[in-house]
Amino acid sequence: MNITITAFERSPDGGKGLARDTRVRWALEETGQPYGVRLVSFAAMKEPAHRRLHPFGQIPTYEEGDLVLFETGAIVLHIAERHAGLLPDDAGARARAVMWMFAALNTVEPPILELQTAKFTEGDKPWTAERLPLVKDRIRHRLGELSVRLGDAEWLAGTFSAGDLMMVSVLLRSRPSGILDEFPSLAAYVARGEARPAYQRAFAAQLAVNAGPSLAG
Ligand code: GTB
Repeated sequence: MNITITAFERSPDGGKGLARDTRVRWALEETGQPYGVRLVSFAAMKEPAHRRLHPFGQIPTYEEGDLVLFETGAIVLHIAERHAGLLPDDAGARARAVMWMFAALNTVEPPILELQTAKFTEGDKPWTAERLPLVKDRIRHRLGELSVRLGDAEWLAGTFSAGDLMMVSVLLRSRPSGILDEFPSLAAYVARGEARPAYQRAFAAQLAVNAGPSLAG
């Protein structure tokens, strides 16, 4: 069955791989699934045709025959359940890998996203200068806890899994602020993820679309 995902026609990050189609591309590459990409503009994302796929008018989406999915957690889990390579066979180990996917999306990503909002959406507000340090400290708190749990391990739960794919993808968004590098073990963990051939293919594919000066500043 042919797989088609959607991605930004032009990502504001100029190809740093931070838009969420990269994590879906990575999952497809890890599991060896060929896929096509339909690029959409910001305006097209809000049109009825795209909203039929994604009620919130966002990317990425995932189409496979009659199946249409949105939300990267659901998409990556679907790919991981259908194809070998991202979830262990043992039921307990599988549950732990899924747990780390949820931890990445529900516990680690929110404070990182809050910083994006504070900087880019609310950056001109008079209270931003006071708020930013608090938001950054909330990220530090969470990354500190994660680095304690990771310890000296290579991956979060045994062998590389969809949990690591999601956690590395989320942590990458804390790198531009400099906060990721305050946690050398997490920075090394992210580097191990980035070194995987499947990640490199996913990154190169999005870069081919988005290369150029950043629009995000
Ligand atoms: N929870 C959803 C998921 O995981 O799929 C979130 C999807 C989402 O936020 N999509 C963003 C989007 O479509 C793109 S990835 N935004 C357009 C809109 O809402 O109108 C977020 C993103 C955007 C830009 C950068 N960047 O430039 O660095 C990084 C990440």
